[in-house]
Amino acid sequence: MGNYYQPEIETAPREQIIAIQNEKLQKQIKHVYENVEYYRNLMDEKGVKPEDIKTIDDIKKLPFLTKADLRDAYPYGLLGTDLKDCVRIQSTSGTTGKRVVAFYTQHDIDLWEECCARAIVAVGGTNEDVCQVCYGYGLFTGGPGLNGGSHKVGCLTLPMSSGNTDRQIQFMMDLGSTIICCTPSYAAFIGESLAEKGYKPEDNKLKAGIFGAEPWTEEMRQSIQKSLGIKAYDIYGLTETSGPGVSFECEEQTGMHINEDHFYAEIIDPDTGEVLPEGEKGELVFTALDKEAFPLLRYRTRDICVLTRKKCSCGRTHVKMSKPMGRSDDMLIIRGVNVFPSQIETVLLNEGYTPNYQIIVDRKNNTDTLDINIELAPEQMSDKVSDIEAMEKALEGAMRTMLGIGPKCHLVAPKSIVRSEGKAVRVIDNRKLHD
Ligand code: DLL
Repeated sequence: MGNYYQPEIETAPREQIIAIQNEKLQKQIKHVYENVEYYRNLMDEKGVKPEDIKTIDDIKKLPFLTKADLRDAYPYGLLGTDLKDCVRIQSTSGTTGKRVVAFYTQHDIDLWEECCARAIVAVGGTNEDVCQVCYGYGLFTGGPGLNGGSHKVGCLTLPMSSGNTDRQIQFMMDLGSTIICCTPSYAAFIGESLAEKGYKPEDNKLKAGIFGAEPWTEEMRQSIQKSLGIKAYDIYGLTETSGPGVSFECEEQTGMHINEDHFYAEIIDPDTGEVLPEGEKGELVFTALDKEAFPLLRYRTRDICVLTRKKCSCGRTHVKMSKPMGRSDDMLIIRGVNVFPSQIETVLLNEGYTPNYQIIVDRKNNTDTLDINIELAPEQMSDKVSDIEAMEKALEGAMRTMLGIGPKCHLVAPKSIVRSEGKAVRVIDNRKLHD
């Protein structure tokens, strides 16, 4: 018998899952059509009515939703319920114009936490575990999501949030944490810090880690497993679909089971929007089947991956997604924060700089680094190093306000950034994030 939180759903036969999806989809379409004017307009434009959607296969008839729609409809335009019925908002890790604000009713919170509870039980979590949650708490969904899941499982929950690594290690050792939840890069950093303090992997009581919110490789998994002496599991999600827990890895560690009773997944060709057959690589699209307050239908995640229904040894029957293999837009995830190059360009132009810049992302000692080279206009040149340094500092401050993370800015001489003959190469990502 495997580790399940809700075996009757997680191991349900295919026909039963499809029956659940059919029923929920019909209800959800009605709910959205009646309550979300923005999406009703999209459906009307496409000439689709709720009664045209009878089974999950009919989902293809529905229009897609994109991040641009979320921006258009910001903040309340996609609300499916009265505000008085909402109890929480969460938001994406990026900031400013690109921020996504998601709303939750109590039902939505319960559903989300249930998904996270499934993820914790899948890695062997029980009410005897001490679960250290070091994802960020606050607007970011990582901390609140795993915190809620951990409560549902009955673990002793340590709501640490991220950062303050000395304190993380002290609590981990003193309270005997057995499960750790954080970004994979922070897990790697904690592993290094433990070694620096003279701890060996067997000195801690950790058995499993639940890591996500950013891309990470199999090599990184092996290295974290070694440094912390644990099994490292992947977890996926996005603010738009509640947060972490849309899918999670089981003991097989070969991809993440999607909670198909709550989220219907499709893979599409990002250029044509055509639905691709199982096993083909493309953009992941989610329909939330029973979310009330923020009920996105056919939402394009921009994450590129593959789905498989191959039988899993854990007994779960829910479809598995591969690790995301890239994005169909230009979003970067740097230290767990979503960053768009356009945000950087906006700051440069606002601050009176040229749009000739290059963004260099790297990973040093398991931590992402962000460097931005910016060309000065001839009249901005100065012989005084202190002038240039002051300008760089001011720019770094403006970037930090916009992005939520601090880059290193380097002002360089006019015409020193290589011009491209085709599309400008704005981003150089030296991290080897995808297998
Ligand atoms: O990162 C939610 C989350 C929190 C997931 C904690 C897992 C753990 P956002 O800030 O909205 O939400 O960013 C969502 O992050 O579209 C992916 O591109 C990326 N992402 C999330 N999980 C993974 C993962 C949270 N396991 C965006 N592997 C998504 C690779 C991931 N990328």
